[in-house]
Amino acid sequence: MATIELVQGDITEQHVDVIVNAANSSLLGGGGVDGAIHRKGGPDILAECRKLRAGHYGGGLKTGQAVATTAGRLPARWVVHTVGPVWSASQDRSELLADCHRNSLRVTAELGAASVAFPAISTGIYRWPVESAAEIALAAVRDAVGDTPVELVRFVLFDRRTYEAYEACARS
Ligand code: AR6
Repeated sequence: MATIELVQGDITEQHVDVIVNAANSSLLGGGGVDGAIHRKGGPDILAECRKLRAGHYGGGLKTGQAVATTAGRLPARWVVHTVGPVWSASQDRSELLADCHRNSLRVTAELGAASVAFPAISTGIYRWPVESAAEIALAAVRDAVGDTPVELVRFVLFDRRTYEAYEACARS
């Protein structure tokens, strides 16, 4: 059975096989965790993203999908880029947020990787309320991880408030 754990910290420092990036559809970088991953991982990650854009992902990566690149200088081996939905008060986009987690796990399994770290996708610049995101993310991972050989899923929550929201959700 896979272990699902929560830590407060910086995802760029995680010694796991895969770290998930809360990217945008351009795959060409941005702010938040995306900015941190490209900054610390160096230019190899962006070079691979550009190749993806020149090939199969010419139209960009759709919301909820996931794709892998090298992790450059980061301690992880791969970065799996996924695009979270922007929060909408008028439209239920929960399945898209769940898709990010399911598809990132699937890509992790396809890489033959055993461990993966997730940030709190969509809860920053995309404004998804953190309690709701925690519920969707944890449920999606719990449901999907058993169908993969992935052994460790670590949620790496950057700030105390986000960590506590995920922790409260995991306990309930
Ligand atoms: N490690 C772990 N979590 C982090 C780190 C880090 N180093 N840095 C920030 N976070 P966000 P989104 C947290 O905004 O809402 C980018 O411009 C952050 O505190 O990174 O999915 C992309 O290119 C928050 O809890 O991602 C997209 O355009 C969480 O990561 C857009 O932002 C997610 O916040 C995606 O927005």
